[in-house]
Amino acid sequence: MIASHELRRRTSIPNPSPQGGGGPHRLCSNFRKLVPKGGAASPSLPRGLGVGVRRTGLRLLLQTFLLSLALAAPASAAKIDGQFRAWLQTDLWPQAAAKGISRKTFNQAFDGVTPNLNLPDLVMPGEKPSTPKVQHQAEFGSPAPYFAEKTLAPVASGGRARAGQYATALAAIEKRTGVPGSIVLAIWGRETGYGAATIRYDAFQVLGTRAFLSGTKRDMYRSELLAALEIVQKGLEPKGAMKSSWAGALGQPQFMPTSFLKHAVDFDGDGRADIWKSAPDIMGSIANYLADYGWVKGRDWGFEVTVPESVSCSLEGPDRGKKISDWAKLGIARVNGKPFPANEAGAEGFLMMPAGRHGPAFIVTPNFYVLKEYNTSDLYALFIGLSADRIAYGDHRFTGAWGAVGGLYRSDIAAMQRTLHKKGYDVGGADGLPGFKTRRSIGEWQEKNGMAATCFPDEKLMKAVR
Ligand SMILES: [Ca+2]
Repeated sequence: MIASHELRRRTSIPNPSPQGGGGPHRLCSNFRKLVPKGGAASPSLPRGLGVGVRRTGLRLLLQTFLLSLALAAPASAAKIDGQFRAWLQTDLWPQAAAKGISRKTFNQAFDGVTPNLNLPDLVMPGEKPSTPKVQHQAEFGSPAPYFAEKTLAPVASGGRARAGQYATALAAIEKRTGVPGSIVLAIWGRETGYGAATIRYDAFQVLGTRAFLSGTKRDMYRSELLAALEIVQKGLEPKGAMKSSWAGALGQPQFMPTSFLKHAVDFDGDGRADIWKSAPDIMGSIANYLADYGWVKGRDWGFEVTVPESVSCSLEGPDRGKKISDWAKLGIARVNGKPFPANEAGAEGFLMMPAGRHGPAFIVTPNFYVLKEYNTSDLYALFIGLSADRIAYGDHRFTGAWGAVGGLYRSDIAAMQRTLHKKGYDVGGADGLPGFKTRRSIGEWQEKNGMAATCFPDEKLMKAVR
């Protein structure tokens, strides 16, 4: 998908990235988000480590909370409807017209559309943007459920079936973009279950609501909304295709509208980039997206490794790369006992430990960070890498076990981040998510204070950091 960041993937949505990294490009939604348990799509919490690891109980709580708000204020909902209509005509329409959108296209797009006040992260007129309390206090969970076999298995088996079915197209796509078919398939499967997911929201309602009522991302959603109008104005979508995820992502690869305009390609040669119905176009567009973000042809995404105690977990991060052969000299080895491939050994790699010392460790390549342009979460990129390996080489799981991490409140982690920041550590922003900058700063603080570095927050640590 190219779209979201929490939603991010393919829209450059400035996301409070756990990485503190550059803009992902889309708001992405994934298959689980699109089709949550019970079959009804629902808003999900922000992504990051632990995002995507949603708890049913928490979601229920959130939904109940939102529902109670909606029920409590029917009158104000009607008032907001009126304000929305006025905003469409006096604010959005002039800009759309200047971009060549016709009155007819504009009116049809918003015919009968009212704001969806159940979307997360909205700020009502007259209110100040703030982090919702529910979200603010949300726990981040253990990464383990993110890699549940029931989630991984259909992506891998569906991918293997399509690797045969679309072998010719995938070979041509790899030749043109350098992106292996297994990676393309893993993303397609993860995003929409190879098209099986029901995409039920109206893109103009989602994007219109967010452009009108989002707190800090109004401008981004406004650009996406104008891009969605442009798609319709130019007749680039099949009739009735402007359905989206709750984040506004379109089609089987879940591209945000701006990403569709920039990165979607026609691969079956009929003259249209059809990310809704054409498998070659869907696969070609995913590959083209990654190629546009710098996929390095011929390199892997990464390798699960063992990291000896003598190597500090604080060496993690895309800005602390070393030649992979130099990592190997420090004692880092692949878990399968094989040496790193010759073409990788001489190239740059990065230590990646998403749960610090409490989970599997990886040496990743620059392509890992290209995957994060699709969705900024480390766990998402790992899910894609593992799924691609399963599609190509058969089912397996990570060797390292995820420890009992998680269960902490994001607000508590954010407080610890602020304390570390005051002490001069770079935590990449106090967002309550333990991204690599926070992880390695924890490790450095632990080492400075005579402790063994774990590079991950836990309750004892959060009390100790003062
Ligand atoms: Ca086509």
